[in-house]
Amino acid sequence: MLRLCWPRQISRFSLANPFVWSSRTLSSSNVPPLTQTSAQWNNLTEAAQEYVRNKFTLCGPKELHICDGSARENEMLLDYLVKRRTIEKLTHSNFENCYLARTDPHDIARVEGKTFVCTKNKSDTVSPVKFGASASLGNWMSEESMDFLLEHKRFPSSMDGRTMYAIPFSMGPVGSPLSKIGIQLTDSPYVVCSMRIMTRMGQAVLDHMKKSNSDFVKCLHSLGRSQGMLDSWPCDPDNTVIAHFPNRNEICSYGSGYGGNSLLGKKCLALRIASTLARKEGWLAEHMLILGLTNPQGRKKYIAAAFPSACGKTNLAMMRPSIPGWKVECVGDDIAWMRFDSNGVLRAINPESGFFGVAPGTSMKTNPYCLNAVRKNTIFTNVASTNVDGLTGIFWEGLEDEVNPEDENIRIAAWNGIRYSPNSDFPGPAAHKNSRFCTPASQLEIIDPAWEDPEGVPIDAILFGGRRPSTIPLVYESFDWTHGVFVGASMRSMATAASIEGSATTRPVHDPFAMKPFFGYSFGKYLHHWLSMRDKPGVKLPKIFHVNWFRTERRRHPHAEEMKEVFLWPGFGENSRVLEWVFKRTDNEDVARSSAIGLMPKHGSLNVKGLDELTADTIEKLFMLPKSEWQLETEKIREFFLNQVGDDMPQEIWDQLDALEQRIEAM
Ligand code: OXD
Ligand code: MN
Repeated sequence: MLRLCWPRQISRFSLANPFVWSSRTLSSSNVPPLTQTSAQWNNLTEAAQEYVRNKFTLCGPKELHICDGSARENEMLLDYLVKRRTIEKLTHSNFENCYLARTDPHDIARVEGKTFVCTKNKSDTVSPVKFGASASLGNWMSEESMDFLLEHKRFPSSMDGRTMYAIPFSMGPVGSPLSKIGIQLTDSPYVVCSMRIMTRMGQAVLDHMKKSNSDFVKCLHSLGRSQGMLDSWPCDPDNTVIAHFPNRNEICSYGSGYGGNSLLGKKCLALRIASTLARKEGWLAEHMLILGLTNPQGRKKYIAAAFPSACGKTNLAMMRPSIPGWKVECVGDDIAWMRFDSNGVLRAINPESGFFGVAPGTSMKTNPYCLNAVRKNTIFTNVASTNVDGLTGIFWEGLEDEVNPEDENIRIAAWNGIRYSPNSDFPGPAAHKNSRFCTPASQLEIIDPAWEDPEGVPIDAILFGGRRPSTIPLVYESFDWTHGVFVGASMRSMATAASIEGSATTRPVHDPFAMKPFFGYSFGKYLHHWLSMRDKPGVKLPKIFHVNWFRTERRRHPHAEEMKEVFLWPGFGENSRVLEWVFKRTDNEDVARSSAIGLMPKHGSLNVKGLDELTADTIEKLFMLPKSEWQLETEKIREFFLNQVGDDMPQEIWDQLDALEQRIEAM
């Protein structure tokens, strides 16, 4: 039954009492015009004050607000965003304190082509690309050229008439030795509210910075001089640029409000900048989920897994296992920071504090825990909205069992505001393929008890994976660490809508370590760094696996003439069967047999009890290694390595490729 649920009354947002100075009259001793008392200004360390003052002068906002992260501040900002129609409150009784944002139709995903890493020498950022090939593992621009572009063309007056918000935030628990501090300046209140979910932000971070005089990553973000289509979503898509300066721990993002481009703690800091810090400091910053897996006897292991964007990391991290007695708990769904401790154990933290997940496909069947978590305190972006008796709810493809789009009492507005029904002229999808939920991690019923442990959780296994309709078996284990690094380096996957560029590609793309869009330095050096982990004294190296839930075959639809691609493996909760095999292998159980590509489950060792529809024939197909497909695979890998890595490639990785080719020839 639907029940009315009105928003609580909250105070009107007011940007009261700006001081009299304008940004043009600021001098180094001045405090910028504040929305608060100057006590808040004095809360910043001197280095932070200097950074804020410089960027305030550059961007020319009307005033400054230093975020304390309080509930009251958040309510004021949400209220302001509702008035500006950037977001709409969900009034359906299923939701509590939830909002829907609709972006400009040109600002819907990460923009890999406009994302740069800026260093002195190009070779620090990208490996030498073969003559005639274009670099696919990152874009470089010199620091000088980018500085000129940003300081003269993009940021001057970019915040004209807006408030600049200063967000002090911590990636990782505040004060943990593994955490990193950032200060993000932004003119987007949507970004402030989202950063409050995705990071630990506000007063506690300011206090910590003051106490320890800690250094911080400088993060500047502006929506830019709006050229967009909507007043409610200013942006400058043609001039968007996202720049990283690893040598001075600085990020500048201009022109986009979409999360992957604007929540600078996430991809920009926690992956691109952090990967360069990790290399210097001897650890790993990776595009990986982290989950805890407990067996029926109560023994627990932790697994980290790297899949490209929108390939099911969130679903795996929050899985409800179908096999009796097994339990999965979630530490993180997107990013892992890992380092070997003094006992040689690889320990991982999730630097984030929220989930910014892809909404379509999430349902009670595929990810019930997540669906429950997003009912409160969540900002949805670009999903469709429903209207039932004047109450607003949400819809996306995959939710048909929860919300019936055929029901005439439900009016659906697609992500772009167009009226949608399955039989209307607008073909959909109703929700944008890259639409998102942004929800606090603490709300997840199965959040791991150790998810905020400053020491991190011990990692027993690392999985690589991607969307591969053919060639790649359900699961295999690498022979050793070096082979595992090669497996990560060779990853390919069907592209997804998580980036503007991805939505146009229909063939598998090389996405090594699922880091293609997120490397902060050259891939060749990254491989050397991964290999060097092996040489640390006394380390207990986790086992490395590759998984593929997405193998398909063409089958005739039972009630129709046409042929359809169907998945061979049921996926979701059934993936626990693969995790069970991985668990056994981390105990060195004798359940593996050698193959040309690695160790595969011994016949009968994958638990398929109760999976009655899975015939012996299908199981065989899930593990088939067609020789011609693998010959093509190794050709593609070689071409990619030659084109994109060249002389930067560690010899051991070439040796791995040679050995794989020989094993395949002998098959
Ligand atoms: C993400 C991505 O948002 O990988 O996590 O694009
Ligand atoms: Mn991701």
